[in-house]
Amino acid sequence: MPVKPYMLHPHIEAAPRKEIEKLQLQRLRETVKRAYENVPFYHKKLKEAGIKPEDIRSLEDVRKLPFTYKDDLRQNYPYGLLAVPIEDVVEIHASSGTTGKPTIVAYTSKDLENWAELMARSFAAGGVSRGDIVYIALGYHWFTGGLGFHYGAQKLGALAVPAGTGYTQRHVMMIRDLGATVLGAVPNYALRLAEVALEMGIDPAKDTRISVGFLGAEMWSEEMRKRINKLWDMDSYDIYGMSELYGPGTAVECHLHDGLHVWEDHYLVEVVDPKTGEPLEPEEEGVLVVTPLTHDAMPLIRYWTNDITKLLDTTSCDCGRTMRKIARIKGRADDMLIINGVNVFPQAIELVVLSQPWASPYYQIVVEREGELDRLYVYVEANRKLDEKEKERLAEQLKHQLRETIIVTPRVIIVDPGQLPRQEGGKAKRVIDKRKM
Ligand code: DLL
Repeated sequence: MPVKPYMLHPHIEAAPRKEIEKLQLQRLRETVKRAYENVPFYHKKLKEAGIKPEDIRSLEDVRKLPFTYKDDLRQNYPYGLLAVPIEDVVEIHASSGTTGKPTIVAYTSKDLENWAELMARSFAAGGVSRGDIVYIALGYHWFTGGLGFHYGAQKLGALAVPAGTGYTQRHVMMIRDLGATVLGAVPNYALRLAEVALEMGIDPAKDTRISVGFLGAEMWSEEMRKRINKLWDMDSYDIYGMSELYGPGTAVECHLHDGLHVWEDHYLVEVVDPKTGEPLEPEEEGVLVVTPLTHDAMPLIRYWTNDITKLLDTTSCDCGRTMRKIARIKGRADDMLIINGVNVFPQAIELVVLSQPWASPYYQIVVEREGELDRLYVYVEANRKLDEKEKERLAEQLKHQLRETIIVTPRVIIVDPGQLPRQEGGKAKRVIDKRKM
């Protein structure tokens, strides 16, 4: 299949770096000024840090500014961070967190236009255009996934199907019957939809027209992508975002699938050391910090996403875009498990587990405290029924492979097909840390 470097707005997406940076600086200065003048929280914070908006003279000066954390949003719940009167707000969303106060994010109509533009560009990077039927199997509620995808698809003139989650069998039927060509979902739901389709006697690869997927909202590895692509016979694009940054559409892969382009005319990104907050060099892994440059209702300064990634060491891509790329998100800093003093990211486990030909894409990680020691259990569902001896042999083999990668020795338990819990939409819950319960 010939691949084309689709761009919605080449004059922006492939603009010379100098132009992008000039625009970023102008917008950064405006953002800081608006926050300082209209949001008492930022006025106080900048004053305390001894910074005035005029002090921002170069892009590097962003480093003088204090970080904003999720907790700041909680403390200012619900409307404390607005830079506009509430009458100008036309939509809100909230975090899906289950404990404590939610975090509210707000949008003016200008924000919704920006968001639609970013999502439209993102879809276009995967070749989506008018004539496509975009099946949006993402929550349409407090979660930003559904509406973000919806606005972007419609902006392109494509048909947006507001499917939502749950009712999985019905989705399978509708995807087939409507002739949907693009799937929007969280990766674990793209898997589940395919599994249910096969149970219904519908082969998603052959019996549907889906050829492109836009998947995100949770950590997923390259091995997971391979599995999902094969099941659907589609090309999946990793899409990143968070409610505090409008929602999906902050960064997306191009057709080369080698890092995610950040829409830098709207976002200034840094990667910093999680402990010191000091900026890191390209290719060094740390926490992604984002300053939105066009947020109208709720400007944020140096937002600490807590997501672990790195800036790629290049500003040119064979697709022609000049917008900087970040690596796929490795996970959230608080997803990192510390097991007997060793740091383990679930993504590293997923990569090894899913490289096993006998393994289904369903696995679960459980951590327990046994006496003085932490114990890591990895449950993996086989993709066919195996006898006990075979299970033991394969579990032993996987245990050794995992130990080589993550340094910790897990206990591997192989279970029969269909034994591990499934989700009918929403973010996967694959890690159970009983030490925290
Ligand atoms: O998950 C927005 C979104 C919807 C993105 C649909 C992509 C597709 P939140 O619910 O606020 O917003 O969760 C944001 O999800 O900080 C990451 O930890 C994680 N995340 C989002 N995209 C990716 C991705 C939406 N592509 C949090 N890869 C973020 C890995 C992701 N993690």
